[in-house]
Amino acid sequence: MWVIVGVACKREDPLPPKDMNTVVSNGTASLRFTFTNNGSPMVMDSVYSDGVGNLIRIDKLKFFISDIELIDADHVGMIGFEETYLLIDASAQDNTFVLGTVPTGHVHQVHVMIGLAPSMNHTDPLYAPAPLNSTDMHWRDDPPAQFKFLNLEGRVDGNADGDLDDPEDVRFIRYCATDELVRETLFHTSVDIAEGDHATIEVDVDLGVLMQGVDLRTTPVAVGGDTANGTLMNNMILAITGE
Ligand SMILES: [Ca+2]
Ligand SMILES: [Ca+2]
Repeated sequence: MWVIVGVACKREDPLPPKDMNTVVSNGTASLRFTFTNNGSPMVMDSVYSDGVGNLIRIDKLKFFISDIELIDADHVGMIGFEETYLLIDASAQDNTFVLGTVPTGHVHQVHVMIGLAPSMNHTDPLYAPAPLNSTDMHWRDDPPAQFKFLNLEGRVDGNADGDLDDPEDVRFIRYCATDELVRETLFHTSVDIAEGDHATIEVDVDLGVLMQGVDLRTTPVAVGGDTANGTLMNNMILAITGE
């Protein structure tokens, strides 16, 4: 696997000569998130399965991404976006986010934090920069204030009869929050940033992976740093992949 990745990302053009007069060249880049379910396009309000086969219908799936860093094939950081906060929303028409100016080169890996570092997690959303000012993603107002790193809501087949129309079919609400639940991941990509060009780094979020081992019928409601929410955050590390 490492050999294949290495070959796929092998630089074909010679490196520009390095001398005292070399001017740093730049392009721009975006991150574009798309949602899938076991590899197929995910459609909100469609019926899917949780990790143990219960039918579910998701109507809210949102999470924060922060501490973005682009890394080259030599595992050297090209640029970091320490003050960029993204709210990825599966209900949105589009989840493309312009990062800004980036140095030219080959992006081989992307590091992201899923959630927020403690230094931002206790910011008052009223005074926080967008999208942290989204009160929908704020868990508690009493000190210490905290954000929902991942918000997953919908309906689960509570009586296991294959539909979602019974009184026993309940709403599930998962607010993954608290400093302990922040996660980091590093995913592969293969994107060239050329001088003056704009490059889009594609990111996939797979619901099937997010649901691995998750039983929304047994534990429909979990808020904060609950173990069941820890499972979701751990799964998110694997659910987020590049191309
Ligand atoms: Ca049912
Ligand atoms: Ca029924």
